[in-house]
This record gives sequence, C-alpha cells and structure tokens, in this order.
Amino acid sequence: MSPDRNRLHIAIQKSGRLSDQSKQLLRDAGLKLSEAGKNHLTARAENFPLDLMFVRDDDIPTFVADGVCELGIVGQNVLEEYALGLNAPRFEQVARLGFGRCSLKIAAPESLNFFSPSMLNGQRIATSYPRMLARFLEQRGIEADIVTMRGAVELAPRLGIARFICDLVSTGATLEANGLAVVDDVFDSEAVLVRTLKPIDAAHAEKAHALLTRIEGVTATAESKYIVLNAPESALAAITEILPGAEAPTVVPLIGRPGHVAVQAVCQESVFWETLERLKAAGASAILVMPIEKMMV
Ligand code: PRT
Ligand code: ZN
Repeated sequence: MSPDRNRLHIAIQKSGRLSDQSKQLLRDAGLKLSEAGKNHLTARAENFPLDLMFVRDDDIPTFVADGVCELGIVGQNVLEEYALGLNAPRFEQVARLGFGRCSLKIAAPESLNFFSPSMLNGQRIATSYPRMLARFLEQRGIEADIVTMRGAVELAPRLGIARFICDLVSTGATLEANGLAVVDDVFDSEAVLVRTLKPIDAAHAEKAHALLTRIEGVTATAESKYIVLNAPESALAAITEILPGAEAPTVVPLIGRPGHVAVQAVCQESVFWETLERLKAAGASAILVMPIEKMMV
C-alpha cells in the first residue's frame, strides 16, 4: 500500500466503535466515498482529493505521527496514551468531533463502601492505559503496581489479578455486570481529528484546511439549533438571556403588531423543553426550533 502523494490521506478505524461515525462525518462534510469492500484497506473520496485508510485504532497515532496519513480520526484516550510515550509532539489535535464519548475510570469491587485515592497505595491496578494511569497516580503521589492487560480488564478483580481496574466506561453496564463500581475519574475522551506535525506541502495544507473547515461546519451544527419566536419588545432582554448560547439575535418588527417583534437566533447549545417553557413564561410565542444542516462562520 503505497500512498498516492497527490492526495490527502486520512486514517480511520477499520471496524469498531468509531468506524461508522467517522465515515458518516466525512459524508456529512460533502465527500462521496467509494464503496470499500469488507476487506479493503483503502477507499477514495470521488469528489475530493482524499483517500481513506482503514486501520486498527491503536495504529492511527503512528500513521499520523509518521506522516503516512496527514489526518486521522481517533479517540483521545488512544492518542493521549500514545503521546505520553513520545519525547516531542508529532501530531496536533485540530477538532473535537462529539462522538465516541467515554471516560477512563478507576473501578473497584462494589463491596468497597468507602474510597479515597490514598487507598490505591500498594495495590495492583489492571489497565490497558498504563501511561495515563501512571500519570494519574504520580500526580496524586500514589505508589501502586500497574498490571497492563490488552483487553478484558474488567475480569482482573474476579481472577485475582488486581483489586482495582482502570478502564474505559461509557454506559457503566460492563462494570455493573462484573460487580464493579466507579471510584475515580482519570480522563474524559471523545473522537478527535488529528493532523500530522510533519511538514506537508502547500497544496496539501490547503486541501487539509478546506476539509477541516467543512468538518468544523458539521460538528458546530451537531447541537446547534435555529430558533424563531415572537415576543413583546418589553420581554426582549429576558428572552435573550434565556436563549442557550445565542449571540446577537436578529430582531425584526412584526407588521400589524406594534410593540411585538420576531427574534431569530442560532443557539450553540442543546435546546430542551424546559428552555421553551421558560421562553414562553417570559412572553415568547410561536416558538420554532429547527435543526441546522451546515454552518460556515
Ligand atoms: O480493532 P480496534 O483495535 O480498532 O478496536 P478496539 O477494540 O481497540 O476499539 P473499540 O472499537 O472498542 O473502541 C474504539 C474507541 O471507541 C475507543 O478507543 C474509545 O475512544 C471509544 N469508546 C467509546 C469506547 C467505549 N466508548 C467503550 N465503552 N471504547 C471501548 N469501550 C469498552 C470499554 O473498554 C469496556 O470494555 O466498552 C466497555 C464498557 O462499556 P460500557 O458501555 O459497558 O460502560
Ligand atoms: Zn484498538
């Protein structure tokens, strides 16, 4: 597999929790992806000079650090663990993508009814993230034995390998099924777009920048909503205060309704039913909340 140097390359997870959303993000950014067969290692964007490389998530930091791929989509957990093993940075995080959210946490048997970090002193802790765990322990002045496991970390306490574990958690169901409970937080993670720090030529850099702008446009709209409502002018200040994450709403007069205006705003945060109820209580009526498909600022 020798990469075509006239095209940009992005490393994404071949099959796993991040695969579908990584591809969907690229499609949402307007790329038409050629259908890759199940065992294909690459796919091509037909309307943009970009090739996709499908690899294991653990290999993505190396691909990007070495410049084999100028870009990559990977979990911050994998990236941070890799970065802690480097002497100097070899890639930079350019966008948080809002999916693949999980947290690296310390868990203990549910029977433990009190916890303080000092209780980890002298204990064995099983993890697939030894560097991040070592940093966590060092920052707290704790000395413990780190037992590195490639997978099935949640079985360690039952097998007598370690009393504590440090593992990724999303719903918490795996911990619960194994009689474990979270006792401390180590690191919060989501999927991110990374770019190599190896020099890339100007034409490539320009394409990468264009793609990044599109991806930012997609992620910025993920939680954003467009709100339109009517309100008495006297309630404007109160209503603007309630609109979540809205900057400088547009206010237009309503023909035939003196003293009343229509307010339009892009809200950068989630809009909940409670927010609508508060807007109504403040005097708003005919409130519309609409999704935003694309945004370029
Ligand atoms: O084959 P490859 O090496 O590419 O895949 P992988 O098996 O190493 O990774 P994969 O597909 O499981 O996860 C890819 C990325 O998804 C991770 O690096 C995280 O960034 C992110 N992610 C989000 C998660 C989870 N949520 C998650 N819950 N990765 C793993 N888990 C595991 C966790 O290790 C534990 O075993 O799910 C279990 C806990 O889940 P809950 O929901 O029961 O709490
Ligand atoms: Zn992996």
